[in-house]
Amino acid sequence: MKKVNNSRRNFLKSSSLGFAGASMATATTGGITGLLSVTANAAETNSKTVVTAAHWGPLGVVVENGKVVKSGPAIAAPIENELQSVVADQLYSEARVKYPMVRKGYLDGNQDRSLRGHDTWVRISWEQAFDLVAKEMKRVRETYGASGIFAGSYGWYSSGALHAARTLLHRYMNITGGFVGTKGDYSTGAAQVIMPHVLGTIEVYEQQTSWEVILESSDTIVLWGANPLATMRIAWTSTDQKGLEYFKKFKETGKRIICIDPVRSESCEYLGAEWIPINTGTDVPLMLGIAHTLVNENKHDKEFLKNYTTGYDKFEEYLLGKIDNQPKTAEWAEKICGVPAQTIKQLAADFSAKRTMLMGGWGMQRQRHGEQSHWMMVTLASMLGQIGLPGGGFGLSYHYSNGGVPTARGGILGSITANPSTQAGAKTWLDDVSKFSFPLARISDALLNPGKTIQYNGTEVTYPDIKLIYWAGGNPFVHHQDTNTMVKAWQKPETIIVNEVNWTPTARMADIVLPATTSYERNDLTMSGDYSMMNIFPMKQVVEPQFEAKSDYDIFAELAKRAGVEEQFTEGKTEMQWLKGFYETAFNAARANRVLMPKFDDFWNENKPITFNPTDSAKKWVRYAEFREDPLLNPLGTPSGKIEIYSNTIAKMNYDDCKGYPSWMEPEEFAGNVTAEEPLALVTPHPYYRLHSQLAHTSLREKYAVKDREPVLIHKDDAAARGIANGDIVRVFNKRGQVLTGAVVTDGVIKGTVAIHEGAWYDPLDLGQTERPLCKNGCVNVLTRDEGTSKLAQGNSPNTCIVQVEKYTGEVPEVTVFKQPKIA
Ligand SMILES: Nc1nc2c(c(=O)[nH]1)N[C@H]1C(S)=C(S)[C@@H](COP(=O)(O)OP(=O)(O)OC[C@H]3O[C@@H](n4cnc5c(=O)[nH]c(N)nc54)[C@H](O)[C@@H]3O)O[C@H]1N2
Ligand SMILES: Nc1nc2c(c(=O)[nH]1)N[C@H]1C(S)=C(S)[C@@H](COP(=O)(O)OP(=O)(O)OC[C@H]3O[C@@H](n4cnc5c(=O)[nH]c(N)nc54)[C@H](O)[C@@H]3O)O[C@H]1N2
Ligand SMILES: [Mo]
Repeated sequence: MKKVNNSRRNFLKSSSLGFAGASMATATTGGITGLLSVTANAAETNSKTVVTAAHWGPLGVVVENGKVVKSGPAIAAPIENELQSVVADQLYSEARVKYPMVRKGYLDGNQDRSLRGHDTWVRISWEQAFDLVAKEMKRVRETYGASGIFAGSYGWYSSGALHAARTLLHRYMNITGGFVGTKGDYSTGAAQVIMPHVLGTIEVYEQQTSWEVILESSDTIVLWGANPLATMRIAWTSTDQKGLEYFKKFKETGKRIICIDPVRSESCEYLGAEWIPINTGTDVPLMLGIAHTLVNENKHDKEFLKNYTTGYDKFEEYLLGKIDNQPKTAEWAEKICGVPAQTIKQLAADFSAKRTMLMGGWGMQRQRHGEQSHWMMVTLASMLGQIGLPGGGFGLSYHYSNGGVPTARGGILGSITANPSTQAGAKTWLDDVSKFSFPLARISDALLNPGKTIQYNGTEVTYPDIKLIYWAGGNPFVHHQDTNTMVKAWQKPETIIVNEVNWTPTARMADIVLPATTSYERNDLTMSGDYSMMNIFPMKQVVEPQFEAKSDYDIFAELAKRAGVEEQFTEGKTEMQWLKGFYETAFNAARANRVLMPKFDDFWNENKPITFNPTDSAKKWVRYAEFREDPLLNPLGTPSGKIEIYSNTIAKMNYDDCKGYPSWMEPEEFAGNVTAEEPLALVTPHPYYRLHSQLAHTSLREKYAVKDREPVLIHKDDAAARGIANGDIVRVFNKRGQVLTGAVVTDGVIKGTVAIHEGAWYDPLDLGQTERPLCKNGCVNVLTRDEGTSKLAQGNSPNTCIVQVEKYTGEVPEVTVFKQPKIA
């Protein structure tokens, strides 16, 4: 999957950031705060503090008499991160899968696959479980080949260079004969396909202009559909926690911060920013309105457009209404996006007069025609002419994984790979995988329509006929759109196997569930800060595996053994040998960079993070500065070498839902297109107190749940019109489904729109008995649309959705998804 063009590229980048001739530096260890003092009376309580890490940062975990009693930051966080406090909850949760389990109907040979999700479970031994899975894998492989086995297995699992669930699954699948994989991800499904056409890079996972430069040179930062205070509590590896420190510093300078968002987000509140409420999915009209004003007032940067972009003239014809008789004026935009024309004109004046960094988030591209928002943002930034100048232009990753925190000089850990090195030279199965793989958000469509052909980025993709699904480290029954369609799609394969820590909705929908360890029950290593590569965190095993849980590594090693390829999987290495090898890679790279790291054994015994420091040139780095300096010597990777405001490549694809230039196309469902039955728009941001569905089962739930349901943010006027009071249980529904949520009545969401965060566990009341069962817990994807962003990217589009809300007067069912399922 992702994230971030790290390892090689960042390494090369950082090694080119001018430390030739620099003297040998020493990486520092330490930085542990607070928690260590808890160990003062260690001897009496048999207590110790173990350093580990998770997506949510470096952790100190206090263990007393073999049990975790407390956890917190191993390096002080600039803003409290409660996600770090629930290690014990994760380990000892009521929701854990304790033993290998098989669905009763499956075990009995009952062919009724609609029993999935409400059948009873039978405990089996690991020996039986391995036999069952190995035998079934062999059967499906022999009967249908690689195209019958889906192991796309999208998901965020846990941090770690070795225990990466999805990579381990792919490794096992690759050495046993291949599998059906997926293209893209949910995060930036639209942007990562359009941006290469426009800028020559995927852009969304690239290092940003340094925060040091922003602090010095930007007059204004615009959080354009971005909520870093929430989304930077985590990172793909582990957060270095520095991004939020910089946001905090920027706030302290007193400079201007603007939030353009349907929701007055946590960031908006914390940073004391100006909130410009906007209808979901209407950023393109707003940007067009600003662009039109710039042209009208002759404030667009014609020199920049001429030297660094191509196709602006064609776009301008559209902007001025020469193509469709509709000039995209501020007044026109106001009617669609809900931002007053006067504000739009003022933004045009302010952006062009002051050094402005447009920090674009990704929620605005997780919707129909999602390709257009970032394309239009790059176009607007081009018209403002500040791209490549210190503190100006646009940035698509300031809200994610600490983008903009200067890249450190040090070494980068090795990690487990999906293709074993022992395979070098041998036939790899990658060709087969790419032949069968499809854009991942089309999963339900693919399961329901084997053999169907769809358009994708100028190519055709034909769905394979999937007979078996193996998922490890993801939660599709929470993350994928239109759950009720997915329930049907999920009944097509003959067998579904899931490795899981908890009885998630996805585990409940499987036939065979293998209990996986948390990252606190095994040893690992991770980098931090996906762009800064600032730290190496030891991830030390904190406690023994609970119940009968095994690591994904051990599970797949055993399955590989049964397939006769154990040696290829393990390369004969133990857990600690792998980690030592990954560390050596970093050690050697650091040495080449003239940075001295401790020897592995010393590092491991010391139980402390390693910190690398950025070079001065990394601190001063400005994205696109080289291109600006000399666009001929440093062209972009686009066909023209310039920013493509008009793309011939895309125009030639002839798609009706993605033209050759950025444009506004009305989505099927949005605030401007509501119906009497579904009069409200819905937006589905990422949650502050979870990572998607992760940690939903911990005590953090008490901080946000309303009457034990997922909250829905509803504007006070919309609530009043429906007789809804703060704290009421309400039913949110549309033609696709219905969920129970708890009302949060507020003026912090734009009128006419409700917000439900993604990630609540799907908890159907009467699955199997009705077409659209009520989700008792409020999983928002029960309501969302399952349709590609366009033929170009086929990304997911949950933020294109309309609903109705009513006060719930029926008997309130108990939420049961965090307890053990029915066990025979
Ligand atoms: N409506 C709507 N839907 C969305 C989004 C949205 O904005 N709106 N956002 C989308 C985005 S961007 C994303 S990335 C997806 C996220 O979707 P996912 O990545 O699927 O979400 P997670 O909750 O992180 O799921 C990870 C699962 O891995 C399990 N796990 C953790 N560690 C391990 C391990 O070591 N081994 C195994 N076997 N399992 C482990 C956890 O228990 C959890 O169930 O959701 C998407 N869905
Ligand atoms: N705490 C926490 N952090 C996370 C995650 C998490 O689940 N929890 N998930 C991680 C992952 S996998 C990803 S991909 C990133 C997600 O990062 P993003 O995709 O940027 O996050 P979102 O919350 O979907 O959207 C950011 C903001 O955009 C707003 N928004 C939504 N639609 C629109 C729109 O049409 N126009 C405008 N102007 N604003 C809009 C939302 O209200 C929200 O405030 O975050 C990562 N960080
Ligand atoms: Mo994501």
